Amino acid sequence: MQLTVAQKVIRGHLLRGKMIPGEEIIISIDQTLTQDSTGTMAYLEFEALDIDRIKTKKSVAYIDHNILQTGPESADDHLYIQTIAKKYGIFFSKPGNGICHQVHLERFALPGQTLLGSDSHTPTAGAVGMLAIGAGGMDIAVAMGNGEYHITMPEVVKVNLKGELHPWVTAKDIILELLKRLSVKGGVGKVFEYGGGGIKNLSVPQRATIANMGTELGVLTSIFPSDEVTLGFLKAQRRENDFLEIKADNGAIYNEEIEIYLSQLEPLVACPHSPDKVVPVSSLKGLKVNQIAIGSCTNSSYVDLMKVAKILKGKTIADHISLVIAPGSRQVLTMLAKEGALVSLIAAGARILECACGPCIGMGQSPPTNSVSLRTFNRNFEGRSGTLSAEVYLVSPEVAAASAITGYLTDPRELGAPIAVEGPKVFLINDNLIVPPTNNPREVEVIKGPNIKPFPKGKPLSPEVQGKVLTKVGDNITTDHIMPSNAKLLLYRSNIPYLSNYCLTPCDRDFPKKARENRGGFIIGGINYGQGSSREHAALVPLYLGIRAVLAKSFARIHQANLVNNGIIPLIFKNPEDYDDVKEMDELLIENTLFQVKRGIVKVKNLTKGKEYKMLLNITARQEEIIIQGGLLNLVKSKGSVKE
Ligand code: MIC
Ligand code: SF4
Repeated sequence: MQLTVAQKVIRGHLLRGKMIPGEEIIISIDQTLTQDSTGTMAYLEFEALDIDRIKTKKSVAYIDHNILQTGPESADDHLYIQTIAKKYGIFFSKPGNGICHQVHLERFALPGQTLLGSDSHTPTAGAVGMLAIGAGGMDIAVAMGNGEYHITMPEVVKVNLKGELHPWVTAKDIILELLKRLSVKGGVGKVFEYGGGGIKNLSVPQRATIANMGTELGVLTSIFPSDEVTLGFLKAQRRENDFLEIKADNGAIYNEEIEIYLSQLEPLVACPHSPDKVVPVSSLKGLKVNQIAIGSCTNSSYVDLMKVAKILKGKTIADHISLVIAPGSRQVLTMLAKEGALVSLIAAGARILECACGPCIGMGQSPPTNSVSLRTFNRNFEGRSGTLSAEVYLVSPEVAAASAITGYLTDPRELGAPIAVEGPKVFLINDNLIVPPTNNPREVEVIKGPNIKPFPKGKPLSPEVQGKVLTKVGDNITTDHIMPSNAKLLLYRSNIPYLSNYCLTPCDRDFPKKARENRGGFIIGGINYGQGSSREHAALVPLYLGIRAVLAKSFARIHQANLVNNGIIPLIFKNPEDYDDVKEMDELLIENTLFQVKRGIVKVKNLTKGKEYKMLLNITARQEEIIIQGGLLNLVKSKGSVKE
């Protein structure tokens, strides 16, 4: 049978189930990655599983999110992660080494293998033909424990890239074009597989930009074939032995096909406050910009930043512009320094930040009130920058650099002749910030700082669930709404009680108070509830506040899995009119929960209105079990081992 690239990797890792779209399958996981803002929780959960040593071929713990150490909390988390990594067999990438996705691509990603990461942009590694999936911390903990992951066999969409990009048009514009066409819910649960004649001109870092931001389409993952371009990249990383060719078979059948004529694209920009609000840069000519931020796991590669340096060389940024640049990794930063590009950037007026997520997750550099910030990142959700009133636009590094000079949103084609930057023949390789684990676990003491608090555990399904509707929110609510993250809150990622004071507050300031006063209840959501991050805090915090079910028009994939993993029932309105009918403070009741959960259709009584809503429970048989047991941890423990 002819297979696509994604299907080949799945087939090579299939442990149980049939490769029929919609069927639950279990695949083996070769590698895991965690970062610090989700990692502390993932490792607390791992500890709760009582496993001696990880079972994956390679697991890496990165420190890249919480690097602003304004008190001991984050440093304590780093120490906890470092000691646990050492003990259990996990490589530890120290702060300063770079953003997890960038470093993983450089040093660890392997064509044809599987990667599960506690960060939604884990699919970045799809740039080298790896099946790389983002998930919540509990799923990573279990995968480290048994090397397995459950997924619904995805449909595979072929994105056929034809022709060549014009000068100044970039990989960022390809993914922005897809977001414009399909929206942030356009790919939910699917795999986007890139192919066609146009990919041969896309380098691995360019492919990584596309695979990375594919997450904003809601996909399970994005993947490129592993070809000559991949081999060139791995050679330059001195990893040619890691190369494995993987191409789609001739005649492979895709569930859908999308064509993009690259020569028809122009520089694009995503407008506030969603990555799919995409328009041509030229249509917003003259928009005054206050801040420009270049970096993030989407656009902080060597070539990206060399281009920025070349554009800025000998120039000065506009008087009213603040320009910050965060290189994606220490490899990138060192090479910029060696090439002299750092001098051009500094001389032009750029503020060089640490190799980390930085402003992308609101870790500093929040823009001024009511300002316009231009960013090369992947998300521009409201408030994510740390400034609620800021308008954040997403662009390519070329647009960002051109705009830094003029101070206004600028189409880089106005700069004239294109600048050429070649990827290096050999990258500068220095892995001395990656600490290997020990072979003698007993010698390692796991150090847990005082801010690391126990996490809430789900309770087995009760026969009835009753409570009030605590809040009703609209469509496309992000995890940044449900559990905001910024410099003030990120240091509490291992302290759920503290974080609970902020749950859903961007939508409803009183939500935590109402939840406490009513001892829990229900949340009503619209379409694509929970899009964005993989942070399971967006489920753990509601669990802590007593939420037992969320009723929505639809859910984003990772968030739905996180709810289930914590024993919260994700119910989908069968009739969207019922969403209009239900109001805040209505009293809801679910009876016969066990029977109804098993049936997959759950009737929710609205006692206030004397009505009944038919809800769908769109989950797998295993997830049913998880709900019944009150969470994945309980299920795994009830079986006496992580082997299921
Ligand atoms: C993000 O980009 O939103 C984050 C911060 O990287 C998250 C992880 C987190 O919330 O810690 C993600 O994408 O999963
Ligand atoms: Fe970090 Fe931003 Fe990438 Fe998330 S999207 S991993 S915060 S750089």
